[in-house]
Amino acid sequence: MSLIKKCIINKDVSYKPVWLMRQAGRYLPEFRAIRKKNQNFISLCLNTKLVPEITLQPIKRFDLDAAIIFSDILMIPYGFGQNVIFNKGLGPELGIFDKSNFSNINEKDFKKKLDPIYNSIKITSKNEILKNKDLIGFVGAPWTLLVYIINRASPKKNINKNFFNDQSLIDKLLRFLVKYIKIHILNQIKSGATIIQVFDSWAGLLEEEDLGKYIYAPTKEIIDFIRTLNVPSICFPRNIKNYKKFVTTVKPDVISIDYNVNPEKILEEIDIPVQGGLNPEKLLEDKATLKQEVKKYLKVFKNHPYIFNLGHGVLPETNPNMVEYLIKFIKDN
Ligand code: 1CP
Repeated sequence: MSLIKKCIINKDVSYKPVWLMRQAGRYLPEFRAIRKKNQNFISLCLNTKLVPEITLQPIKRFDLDAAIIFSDILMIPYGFGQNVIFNKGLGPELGIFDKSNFSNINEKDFKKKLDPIYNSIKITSKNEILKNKDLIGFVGAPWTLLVYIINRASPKKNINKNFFNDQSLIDKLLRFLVKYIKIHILNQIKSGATIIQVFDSWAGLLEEEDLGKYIYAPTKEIIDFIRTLNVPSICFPRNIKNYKKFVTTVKPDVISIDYNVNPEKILEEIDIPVQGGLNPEKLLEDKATLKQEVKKYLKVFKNHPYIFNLGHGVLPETNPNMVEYLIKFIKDN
C-alpha cells in the first residue's frame, strides 16, 4: 500500500506523506522551457508525450509521495465543445455557453476529445518512478465548473451580474456537469489514477442557503460515485465557511484545507484525515520562517492522519530550492 493510502485508509499517523498542489508547472525551469515552445495550453494538456514528462518533473527532483496528472479543470468545458483559451496573465477565457450547446454534448465526443488525457495517465502510471506512489487524478467540482462556464472568465476579477438569470439553464448545466464529471473520473481511474481530488476553488462565493443545492448535493453524488470505485477521494472546498458541515454532509475520505483555516480548530471539529494548509507565500520567505510555519502544522496534526500540502498552489515565483528544503524537512521530521 502507498504511504498516502496508509494515511487515508489505515489512519496511520506515524508518517506524514507529502505532495503539493501545482507541483508540476509554472515555478520549474524545465516546465517553463516546454511551455515556451507550446503556447497553446489546451494542446499542451492533450500532448501525450509532454504530459507524462511534465507530470513526472517534480517527482524526479523531489521526494514526493504522489504525482498529479498535468491537466486542468477546464478540460471538461473543452470536452463540452466550449471554446477555452488561456491568455498569458489574463487567465482563462471561455466562449458563449447557452441552451443550444447542450445538443452538442454527448459521451462519445466528450471521450474522444479527452482521450489524450487518459492515454497520458496510462503512460505515466506505468513509469517505474511511481512504484509505491500515487498518481492523483482530479476534477473541478460542479459549482466551480459552473462558475467558469457561465461567467466565461475567472470570478477573481468580476462575476457576471446576470449569473443566475436563466435558472433553467443553470439547473440543466448542473445535471450535465455531475454526469460528465463522473465520466471523467471513471476514465481517469480506469487509466491508472489511484486517488481523485475534487477542486472547488470558488466554493467560498456562495451564501449558506445556496450551499445545499450547488455544493453539498452535487459534490456528495460525485464522492459517493468515487467510493463505489474503491478509490480514495480528497475534497478541496476553498474558503468554505463551515468545514464540519461540509465533511459530515459530503463525506469525502480527506478534507484539504486552505491557508485561512485555523488547523487547531479543524482538528477539534473533524475526525477524517486532513490535507494541506501551509500558505504558499511561506515558500517565498527565508528558510527559518518556512521551517517554523511547517513545524506548526506538523505539531497540530502529530496524532492525526495528515497529508502535508499547501493551502493553495505553488506560486510561479517560488524558488525550486525552497520546495526541496520543505520536502526534505518534512521527511526528516
Ligand atoms: O503556464 C501557464 O500559463 C499555465 C498555468 C496553469 C497550470 C500549470 C494553468 C492555467 N493550469 C495549470 C495546471 C493545473 N491546473 C493543474 C496541474 C497539476 C498540478 O497541480 O501540478 C491543476 C490541478 C489545475 C487545477 C485548476 N485549474 C484549478 C483548481 C485549483 C486552483 O488553482 O484553485 C483552477 C481554478 C484552474 C483554472 C485555471 N487554470 C489555469 C489558470 C490561469 C486558471 C484560472 C485560475 C483563476 O481563475 O484565477
